[in-house]
Amino acid sequence: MVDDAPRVGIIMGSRSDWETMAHADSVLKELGVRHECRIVSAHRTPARMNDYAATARERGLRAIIAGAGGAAHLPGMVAAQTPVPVLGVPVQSRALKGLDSLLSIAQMPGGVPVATFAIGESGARNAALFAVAMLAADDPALAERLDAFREAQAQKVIEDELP
Ligand code: RP5
Repeated sequence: MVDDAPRVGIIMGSRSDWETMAHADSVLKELGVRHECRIVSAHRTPARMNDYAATARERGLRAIIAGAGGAAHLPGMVAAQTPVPVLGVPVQSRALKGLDSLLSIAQMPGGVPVATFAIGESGARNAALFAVAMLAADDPALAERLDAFREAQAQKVIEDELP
């Protein structure tokens, strides 16, 4: 593993998920976390998914943020094949507005955990912030950046004025 290896993987079932998952990418960029973004489909590219999961730990990934919509099997099937923590983001589907995605990701059988976040943009942002919090536990510089991010967020609310 090389020193500049990504620490977080952001994967998604389709190009159409990018609009949502780009929010996770933005958060990791803002907080200076090395990461990679890939399209990995449980249904359309199962071999790529298996390979991604099987090699995640040896490549140095410390968390995998997996977004999918509809029959959202990607987070669970990746979690089944790696000990690296998987953070699932339900992407809003056209037919059922993401409730299908949410339930597909949340209802894992005992023994194969997937941390499940909110549907859509909030879920993508929070999954990234959660990954940052995990990494910050043994990275003091990152912990400082996360503290500053939280402080700036609070300050913005404090300074907000109603019309
Ligand atoms: C899932 O099917 C993807 O995660 C995406 O949310 C959904 C629809 O995919 P497309 O038909 O837009 O490629 O696998």
